[in-house]
Amino acid sequence: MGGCFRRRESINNENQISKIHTQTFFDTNKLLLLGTGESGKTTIIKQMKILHINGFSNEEKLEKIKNIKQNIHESIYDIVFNMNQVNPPTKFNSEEALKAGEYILNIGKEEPVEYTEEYYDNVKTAWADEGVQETFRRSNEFQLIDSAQHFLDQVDIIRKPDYIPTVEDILVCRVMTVQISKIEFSLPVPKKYGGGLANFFLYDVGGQRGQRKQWIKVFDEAIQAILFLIAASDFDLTLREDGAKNRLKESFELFQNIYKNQYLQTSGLIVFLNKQDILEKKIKEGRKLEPAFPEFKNYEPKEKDCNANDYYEKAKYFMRQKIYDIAQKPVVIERAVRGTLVTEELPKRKPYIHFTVATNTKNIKKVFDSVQEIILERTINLL
Ligand SMILES: Nc1nc2c(ncn2[C@@H]2O[C@H](COP(=O)(O)OP(=O)(O)OP(=O)(O)O)[C@@H](O)[C@H]2O)c(=O)[nH]1
Ligand SMILES: [Mg+2]
Repeated sequence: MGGCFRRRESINNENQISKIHTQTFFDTNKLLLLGTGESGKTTIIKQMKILHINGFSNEEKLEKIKNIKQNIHESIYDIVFNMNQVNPPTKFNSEEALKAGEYILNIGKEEPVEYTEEYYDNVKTAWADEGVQETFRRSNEFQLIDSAQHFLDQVDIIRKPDYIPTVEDILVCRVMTVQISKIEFSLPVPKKYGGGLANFFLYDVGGQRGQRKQWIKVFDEAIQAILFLIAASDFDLTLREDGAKNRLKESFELFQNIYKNQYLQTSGLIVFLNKQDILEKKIKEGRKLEPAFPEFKNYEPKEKDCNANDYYEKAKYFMRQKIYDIAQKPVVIERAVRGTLVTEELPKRKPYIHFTVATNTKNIKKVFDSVQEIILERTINLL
């Protein structure tokens, strides 16, 4: 796959090697995670912590219990609340489950003051009900966090006083980002690039519409690369912020804005078409792209390795093509040159695109190894 970074054949000059060595050691590569809400940005931060920092201490794991319990309440509340909202509505299958549902609704959207045994019993009863399960299967019709099933299936483990979250629990736990944060890590530079260490700053921002106003604070020309996350499974969901807007369409539009952004013209573009596991599962369950993307019907993948009879594969390549198409559109900017405004067409940049599962550490390790290579090559080429 081609890319937006210039390639270099080899490094054969001694001086250059030592320059690279010093420079990569001292320089910090700034990387920016961007994407819509719930696309998986913070999950990538967690993976970097696992892979390149020190993982999660026992204390940090224990600190997550609060968020995990909040995930349980948010999930069960949203499912039960929406039984009357979906069209056609769903019904509880037993009197007992109906009572458990009422108990949960009475607590309200905010978490209970105390997570009692009675609370957990009611959550279990409601979650086991076939009507609740049916509503869960239709959760693309309303807003539900991705961690719902993972935690609702484990109420009996989480309710125990000695519960310690697993790494998987931490990766799956959903907390919306509202502030810009940054992690720092160093990676060894392969010998072929001069050895030493490369420092990385990885910035995480909130992706919901209301949060994007803050992004400008981290946009500058020193951004080495943008890791843009798109949740591929979003094709049949609407935004939390705007129930009339398709989430995947919002993602493509946001990518287009970033692609055109004047402050980011020198940044490399790496796109993660994320949540491939959920995309695959949804397609196996018979969900279709056509209602939101009618053009998918006539889409024919150009790639020889794509089996066009496989709906999931076709969907993956279709989404990738959408991104390439955006990057094919010319970006024209206006610049003042000696007092006169001139228009200028900027060089095209081809994004690097990966199909990812951000919650899978092995997958992200593999993807990030190649991302790192791209970034290092770029650093060297810019010297
Ligand atoms: N199954 C699955 N879940 C994922 C994947 N990537 C992220 N998630 C889950 O999706 C939810 C949202 O992920 P976050 O990392 O919080 O999303 P974000 O982009 O940081 O969202 P904001 O902070 O609102 O901008 C979390 O519950 C994650 O565990 C994936 O590839 N597969
Ligand atoms: Mg986040």
